[in-house]
Amino acid sequence: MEERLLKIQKEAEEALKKAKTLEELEALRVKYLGRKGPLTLFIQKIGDLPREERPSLGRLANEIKKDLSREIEEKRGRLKERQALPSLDLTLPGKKPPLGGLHPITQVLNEVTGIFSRLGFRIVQGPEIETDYYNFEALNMPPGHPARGMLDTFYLTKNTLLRSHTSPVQIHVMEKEKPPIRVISLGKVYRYEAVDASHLPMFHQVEGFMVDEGVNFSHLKGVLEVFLNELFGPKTPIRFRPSFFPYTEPSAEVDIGCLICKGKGCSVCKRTGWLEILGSGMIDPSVFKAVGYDSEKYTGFAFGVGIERIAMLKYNISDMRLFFENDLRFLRQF
Ligand code: 2U9
Repeated sequence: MEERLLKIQKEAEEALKKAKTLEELEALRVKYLGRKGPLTLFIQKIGDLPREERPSLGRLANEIKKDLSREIEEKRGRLKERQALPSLDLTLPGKKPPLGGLHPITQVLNEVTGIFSRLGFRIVQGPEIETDYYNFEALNMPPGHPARGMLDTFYLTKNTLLRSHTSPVQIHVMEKEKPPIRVISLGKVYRYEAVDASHLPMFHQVEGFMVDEGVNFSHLKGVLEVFLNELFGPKTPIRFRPSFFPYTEPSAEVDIGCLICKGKGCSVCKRTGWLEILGSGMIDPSVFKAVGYDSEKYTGFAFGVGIERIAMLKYNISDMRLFFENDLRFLRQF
């Protein structure tokens, strides 16, 4: 008899688990706990059982009835709660959040510094506010030097200024460390310019330098050739033109074959077939003197490149101002 009762309980609980709606649940309640349900009938007929079994079986039947009715009420509560929720269609397509991206200047900066990292250069940054000494004097441009006028500097006080190139970073590095050194400096630089399609009062520079015993111009050529071939593709035509910078001697500007007309001559390369891409040279001994290096023992090369100019050539953009207008229609293209 006891087994029969437990079997009814098990069957009812299995059915209860499967019930998905309030209607199914009510049908279950009627089936198992209603007037004609197996438990009610069992209790009604308990008098037919042997006297000694009646109390325990009666208690069991009542307990099962009580438990089942509690479980049914709990499930009713949960089903009602679920019905009250707003309907949710899980098959609807999701909403795509707009994805941000790196600014084109950041992308070019990353690419350029990535190439030099692979060549063994360490990336160093420095302050954007500098003193006259680090921006000019230590770089072989004493007061009254004509090259100071060329740079058109933003002075903050008589002695402090917004750096006009990232070269002061290299001076700080050399003051702290002894050769061998291979360092890339990068960041924003500031010049007092009339704004037009190719001039802004702020732009980004990457400069590199290497100092050791026996460093010569062929090392400079090798490093820059690898850099330009990585950046603009293998077999990019490259030429070195003699030039002048106060902090390098000898100095050279570096051109690549025009990317637009492939050297035939067009308006971008002003019919020359060449595009000026960077400046470079062997570090002037007077710079070594300023940082206390023995220029008889050590030699070094240095170079500088404007990131906006590279980005303009790489992406064929004719106006530098576009980079800083934050027009999403422009920026989303990169
Ligand atoms: C030290 C010594 C020498 C860095 C150099 C250039 C030539 C150069 C320009 C490229 C485009 C600046 O952004 S730009 O306008 N740079 O032509 N830069 S050599 O020479 C150094 C730097 C640091 C201590």
